[in-house]
Amino acid sequence: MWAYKLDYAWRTDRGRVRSHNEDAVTVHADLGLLVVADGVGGASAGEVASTLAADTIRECFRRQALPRTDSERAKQLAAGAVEEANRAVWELAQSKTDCVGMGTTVVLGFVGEDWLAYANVGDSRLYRLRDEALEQLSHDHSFIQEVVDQGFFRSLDDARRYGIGDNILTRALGSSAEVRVSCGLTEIKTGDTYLFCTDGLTGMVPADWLRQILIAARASDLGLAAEALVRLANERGGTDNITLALLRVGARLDGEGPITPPSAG
Ligand SMILES: [Mn+2]
Repeated sequence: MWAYKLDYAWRTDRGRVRSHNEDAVTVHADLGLLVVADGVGGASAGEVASTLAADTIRECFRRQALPRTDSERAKQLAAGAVEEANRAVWELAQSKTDCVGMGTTVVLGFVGEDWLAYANVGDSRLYRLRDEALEQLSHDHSFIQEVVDQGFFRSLDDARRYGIGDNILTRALGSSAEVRVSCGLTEIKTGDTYLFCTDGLTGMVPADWLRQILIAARASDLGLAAEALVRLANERGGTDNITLALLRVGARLDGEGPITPPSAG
């Protein structure tokens, strides 16, 4: 089914300041699915939104015959699952008074034979560590990213120096009946580590530190790496909920021979 040995780990933490954890994470090794979401809304509506999004996406993948070899179809499925999650959050926000105005970001990954399809809305991110380089694969839907994309600033750091904050989203699930989803595909390779996370991690821990921890973690247990990242975000302030999921690509399972075809269903 998968050409590589895959390891998964995930953590979610309230952080040191917030009274609730409005993030959600769902990881299903049997599906090859990882989802991280960061909800916003009054009372407990943020939690409702992020959990509903993660559950809707999981169910969407559960009820399909999953494409393990057709990466283009997988990418469409990933985008479709996010659109379905948007409708679910939007409809609940319309119909339940406690849920008015709720929304959530989401980033998801779906592993096929030797590739990863991913999709996101908002500023929850996907990074890939390959060799010594950490690269952000997802594209943030935030005001600060937009001013950089439009050429007003050379980098997010430049925009921050000018006083532009990180916290204004330009897209989220639940704010309208339709949403535009960013999605992509990458081949996976032995030694890669993929990090899906909310801004409670990336807002506290600089990317180069993430890179160094993920490099150091190659030789150790993936759960310990997940814990180290949460601990570091808390030590650096923990001002937001911290959520992450890790996927590590191990040895190729098929040697030089043909890949075992996936079983039916
Ligand atoms: Mn957050």
